[in-house]
Amino acid sequence: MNGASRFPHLESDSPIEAMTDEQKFVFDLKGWLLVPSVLNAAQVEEIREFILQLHRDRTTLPDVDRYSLSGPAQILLDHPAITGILEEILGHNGTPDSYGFRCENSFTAIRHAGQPMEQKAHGGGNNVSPLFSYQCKNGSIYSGLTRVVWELNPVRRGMGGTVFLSGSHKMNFPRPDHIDRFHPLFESYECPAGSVVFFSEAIVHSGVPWIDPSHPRVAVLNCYSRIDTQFHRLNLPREVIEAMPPRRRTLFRGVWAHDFQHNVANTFFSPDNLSL
Ligand SMILES: O=C(O)CCC(=O)C(=O)O
Repeated sequence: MNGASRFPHLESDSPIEAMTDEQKFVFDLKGWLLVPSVLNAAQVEEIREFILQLHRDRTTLPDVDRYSLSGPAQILLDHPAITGILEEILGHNGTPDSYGFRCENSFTAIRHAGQPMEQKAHGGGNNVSPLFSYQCKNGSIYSGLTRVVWELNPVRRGMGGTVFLSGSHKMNFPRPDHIDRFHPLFESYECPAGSVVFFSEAIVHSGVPWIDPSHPRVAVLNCYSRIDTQFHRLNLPREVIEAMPPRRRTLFRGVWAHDFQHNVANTFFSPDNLSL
């Protein structure tokens, strides 16, 4: 698939990994899932340096590489360790030439020890927008808006990874105000650099201050949705998408499922089929 990649040395040739029964159990139970040690050292190093350069001065990078879902970081978008899971929780629509889900937003978190990080826990519950709503029916997960966090430096427990109120993607009662991000009900993770965390945007979650003095947090947080729903406006120049390999471009196609006038399903990217 990667013949047209501009970063062939970073693309992963491993087969797509299907979501395991254990991963389904954990994601359904908690609303988030850690898959440790996905990237190799060379991938971590080049992508981390790119993200730091983006942060320092994006104008030093080629025009099509000034986004956290472009340049070498684009290999994260459809890494084979995540596409099987996203297909399971957002898709069931993939074809050999297109993914069964879309990417609609990306941001980075670069945090140093001691840097303030004010945020309140947010999200949570199935009474929010249906776009965020988590469901599991007849053995299938319908995750709604889903965030995929790539940690490009090691994360030590309690030192600044994203925190989650596990299970709150299915909560039914209002969360008391004092149950906020430092409450013992919140959980987090520890992981080596190159690990990935999936979470339903329906879960109560928050960023927290980074307190590990040995290195900053360097993370890329990409957001995915179904092919027929959109929450974020993408605001990505078409040239950035067109600089990607063909199947990767389908992550940025227009938001619809079927065109009955022309009798085609939404399985392709084209200049007049891209999301806004
Ligand atoms: O910054 C983080 O660790 C959490 C990100 C977050 O809050 C979000 O995706 O809404």
